[in-house]
Amino acid sequence: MKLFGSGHGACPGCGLPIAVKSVLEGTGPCFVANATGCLEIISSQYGKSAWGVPYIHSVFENSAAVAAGIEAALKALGRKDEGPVVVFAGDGATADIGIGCLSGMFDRGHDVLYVCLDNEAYQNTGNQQSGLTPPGSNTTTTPAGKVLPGKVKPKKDMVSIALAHKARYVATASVAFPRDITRKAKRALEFEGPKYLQIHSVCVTGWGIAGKQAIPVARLAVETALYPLVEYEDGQLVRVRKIKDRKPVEEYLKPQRRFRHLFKHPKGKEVIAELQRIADENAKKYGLDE
Ligand SMILES: Cc1ncc(C[n+]2csc(CCOP(=O)(O)OP(=O)(O)O)c2C)c(N)n1
Ligand SMILES: [Mg+2]
Repeated sequence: MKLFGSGHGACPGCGLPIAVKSVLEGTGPCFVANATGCLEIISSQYGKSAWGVPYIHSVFENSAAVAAGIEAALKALGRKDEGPVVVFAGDGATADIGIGCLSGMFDRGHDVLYVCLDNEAYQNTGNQQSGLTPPGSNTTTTPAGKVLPGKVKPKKDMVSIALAHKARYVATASVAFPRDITRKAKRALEFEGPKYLQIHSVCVTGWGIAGKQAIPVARLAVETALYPLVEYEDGQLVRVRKIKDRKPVEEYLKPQRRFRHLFKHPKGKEVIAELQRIADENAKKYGLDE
């Protein structure tokens, strides 16, 4: 039986099944806790579950607490060897409503791999902004209008937040590079204690792209340095994905409907310049340019 197989109802081009399959390829059989969100909706319909591993759907905010409970129970029962405990949770579940439970899980030192599926908004409920929505993005709660050019605030730095909790392994990945996701999931499990993996996961409806553009657009996020792929072990930066001929951020923004207004809005130029500044800063901070 596949660990995550057919039978799910994701949109063609959705990044979530790619992310989940790639993680499970690295972890092997495991215990999964999944926060409410798109992944749960597409994979756990009654009679059509796509999961070939023990799976618990938690509520929106408490997947880290549920996973902590599973891990504590396995320890108490002497069943730790039956497999690792893995959380899958959206960016809203992780960076906003579930951040308290996640902080507690990190703090108590549970042996859990927490995977944030970052599609950069509350996509299950129709593209509302989350703490991980990037600046300039048009969402239903940050609509681009006469005054504001989409979201104004920056993307929350969850990598730094995880590092500040002394999570043992902290990394980012992208659905454009599935083998890298698998390697990172496997590597994460070599560390006992809390681990955080954040995967940039394209959403065709929320971002306003066709299915066939999904992977090229996801790749551009990495190639512009807007989504740097980095890896920390016990607080030390150990690896980054280098970029050859870094592309300007416009190349990533242009194909997506959520950023379309930036090319017409009076404040659009300013936002694009700010996004380019963020990309340049990422490239400098992590030494991304080859
Ligand atoms: C306490 C609570 N508030 C709101 C909701 C409605 N709700 C369900 S899923 C969701 C958005 C999920 O966003 P995210 O975590 O980013 O996952 P995605 O669907 O984008 O993968 C919301 C707002 C809920 N289920 N529970
Ligand atoms: Mg989301």
